[in-house]
Amino acid sequence: MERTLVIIKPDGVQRGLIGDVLTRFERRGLKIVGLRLIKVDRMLAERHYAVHKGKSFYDGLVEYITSAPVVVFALEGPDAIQVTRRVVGATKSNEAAPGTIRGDLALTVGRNIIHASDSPETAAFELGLYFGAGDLIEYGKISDNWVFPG
Ligand code: IDP
Ligand code: MG
Repeated sequence: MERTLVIIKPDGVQRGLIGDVLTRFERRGLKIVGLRLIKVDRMLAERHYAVHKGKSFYDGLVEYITSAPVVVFALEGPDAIQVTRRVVGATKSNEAAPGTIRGDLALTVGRNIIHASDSPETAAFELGLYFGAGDLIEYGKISDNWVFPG
């Protein structure tokens, strides 16, 4: 089992896509174990995107992610990190495959709707940024045995 961190970015919230995005992960079988609507402040944005500091798009990225509320959630499931990235689609929305979130709902890299952790290390770091120790909930769902038996 893995856990990963997802953010519906300001454009996703403003465009009324929260439900559509959440539904895709729910239907895939991933379990939502944490969920919040928040406004990302500059300090949090800079910690989250520290790996991109110095890149040409960094200032615009911090501006974008802090511009309006976002929905952050944690997903749990087998291979959750890679599965989630594949549901999200390629970073450049214009190259993202149809059927992915970005491939269906976004057009440009600068407004690409959604963030998802890209490795186990990033997932642990980012879950810690957005959720406190007791915030993620361990629970069983009636569907668990039908989605990942054994
Ligand atoms: P990812 O979100 O698919 O993991 P990263 O390369 O980690 O993509 O970049 C983080 C975010 O920075 C992207 O989702 C996008 O919002 C923004 N970004 C990346 N490259 C560009 C660019 O060339 N122009 C504008 N924004 C960019
Ligand atoms: Mg990334």
